[in-house]
Amino acid sequence: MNEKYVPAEVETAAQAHWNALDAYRVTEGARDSQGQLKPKFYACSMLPYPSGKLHMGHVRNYTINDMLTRQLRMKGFNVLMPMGWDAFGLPAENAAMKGKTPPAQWTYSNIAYMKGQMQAMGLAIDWSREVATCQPSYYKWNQWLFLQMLKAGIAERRTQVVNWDPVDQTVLANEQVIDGKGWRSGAPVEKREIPGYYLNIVKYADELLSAVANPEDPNYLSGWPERVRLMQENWIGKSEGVRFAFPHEIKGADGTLIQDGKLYVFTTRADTIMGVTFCAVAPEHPLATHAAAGNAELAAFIEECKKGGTTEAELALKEKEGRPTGLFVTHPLTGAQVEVWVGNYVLMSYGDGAVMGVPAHDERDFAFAQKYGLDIKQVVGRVFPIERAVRPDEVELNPRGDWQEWYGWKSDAFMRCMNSGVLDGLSPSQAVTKVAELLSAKGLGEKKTTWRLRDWGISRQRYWGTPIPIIHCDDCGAVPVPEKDLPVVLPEDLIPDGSGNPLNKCASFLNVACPCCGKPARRETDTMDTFIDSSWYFMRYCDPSNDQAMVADGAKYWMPMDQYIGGIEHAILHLLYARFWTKVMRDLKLVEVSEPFHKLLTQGMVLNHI
Ligand code: ANZ
Ligand code: ZN
Repeated sequence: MNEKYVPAEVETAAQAHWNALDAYRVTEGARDSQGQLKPKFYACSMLPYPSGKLHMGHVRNYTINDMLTRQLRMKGFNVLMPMGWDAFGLPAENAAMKGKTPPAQWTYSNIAYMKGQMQAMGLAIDWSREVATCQPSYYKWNQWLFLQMLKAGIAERRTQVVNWDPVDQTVLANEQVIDGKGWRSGAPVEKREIPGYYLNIVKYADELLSAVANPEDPNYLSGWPERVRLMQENWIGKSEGVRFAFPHEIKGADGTLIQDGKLYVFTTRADTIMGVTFCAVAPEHPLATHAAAGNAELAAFIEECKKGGTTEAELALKEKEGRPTGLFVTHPLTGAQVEVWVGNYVLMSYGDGAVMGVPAHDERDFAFAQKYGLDIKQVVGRVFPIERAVRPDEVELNPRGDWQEWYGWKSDAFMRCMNSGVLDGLSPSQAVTKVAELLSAKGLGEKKTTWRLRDWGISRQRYWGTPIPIIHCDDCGAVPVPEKDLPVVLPEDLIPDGSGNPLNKCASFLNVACPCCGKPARRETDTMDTFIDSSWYFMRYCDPSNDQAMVADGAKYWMPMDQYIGGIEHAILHLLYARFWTKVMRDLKLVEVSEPFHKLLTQGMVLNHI
């Protein structure tokens, strides 16, 4: 034996030996030397983006996977450790623009380089199952499942708001918008509405939530880190409340009542309905648009709100601002006239894009009312939990003082309605039920569950992704590509130049006969969000070369995955989308499992300390 460990000698020799034996290739249903079925174990790392070179984060991830695989093999398990490439996406387009080479070339050469690095590490990978998501044999099944979802009503076409760069004449991804300006042109970005495809993930919200929030659920993910379950729970964001309308007589330019004369709001605090002193609508709300038509100052304010970010996180940091519309709606229980404001803290994409303003009991409304001198009317008071008696020094809130936490309490033990007519003396939850009854008797509202989770918009106005299999015909509209014509192959030789999606200029891709009427038609040029690629690649590893089916017996044998390993940065979106996609595949009878990942290990991020 050598005194010194010389990796180049020892490891090269060992790896050559393993390769000769094809030591890491696994087959379904493998048996031990006694002829007994070995227990299966599927251990997988999140697939890398082929960015150029491996980094230490990759090395750490795959080392954990490798040790687990080797140890379980020694214990007699049939262990699958596969590897693949998350090969579509924006960085390849940016690199292509810089280097004036097609993204495909850059991507494939990075894959070759990184694969060489992984092989030099001697990882126990079954390379016969390698998958690159930019291969037509892979993304064909993205397209096929999309068509099944269209048929099942899980996918549908709707309009979506995108970031538009008026100088580069292109749609920008969120990360290409820096301080409200296009990353290349520096021009202020505009919001535009264009059609796109959505997957109805909200339909699965209850099931997605239950497996992370309810330990009684047979699919409960007890093998996941607590904090990842919690992050998913918060992201799904179930909120139970009341949705109801303030009736009004406001007519639009065409003479008809706007939204049928009903301003709908969603509230979790219907018990405070008697404390409403204003309503606030989002800047994009139809009443805001209507009021702005004759009011230049309001129009300017609305424009200002639309700039900047509109995500919940960005809105939370903004100073609460608003403007009156001069429009009034009717309180559904008291009949009082309530003024409608436009508020920059109201999200168009949540609930109904409008809120009832209860400044006495909502912190944002409190700040808003103080700023603009609106009434603050207290309608719940604090009581002693034991004597159930009102404590005089605390029942009165101070509308001119600072916000106190108890103003917002919804505790049945500590709070009772007051100044609220028929609701007086009720606890908050009793009052919510009573208010829902009163509103429902008038046909103006009912209890409702609202989700923070949004449907998944999958259309990207980008080149380097899975083509959405749709054909646009002047006569027949948006026609799905017939299954027999799949895959719709992405041309691999285009070079983006910054002036939008190069597919829009590629005649050989664009021009096609309509599958319905045969007339000349045009292919959809949007491609799919790359989160789709990573939503099921781990199932494709199980049946990597099946060209008759998306997945088959391999997935029946290996799934669910026993151990998934990856970065915490994927704790929300990737894992949620993969869970959703798996449930859709289950409902389409493609797989038997409801949850893809039995156990999850999220390693920390490896940072570069300077
Ligand atoms: C009146 C009220 C009074 C509210 C009160 C709270 C406290 P979660 O729990 O997140 O679902 N809301 C509803 N739609 C909104 C929108 N589009 N943009 C911004 N805020 C919106 O929060 C529900 C609460 O968020 C709702 O209950 C509503 O304010 C507000 F003392 O209604 B509440
Ligand atoms: Zn047609």
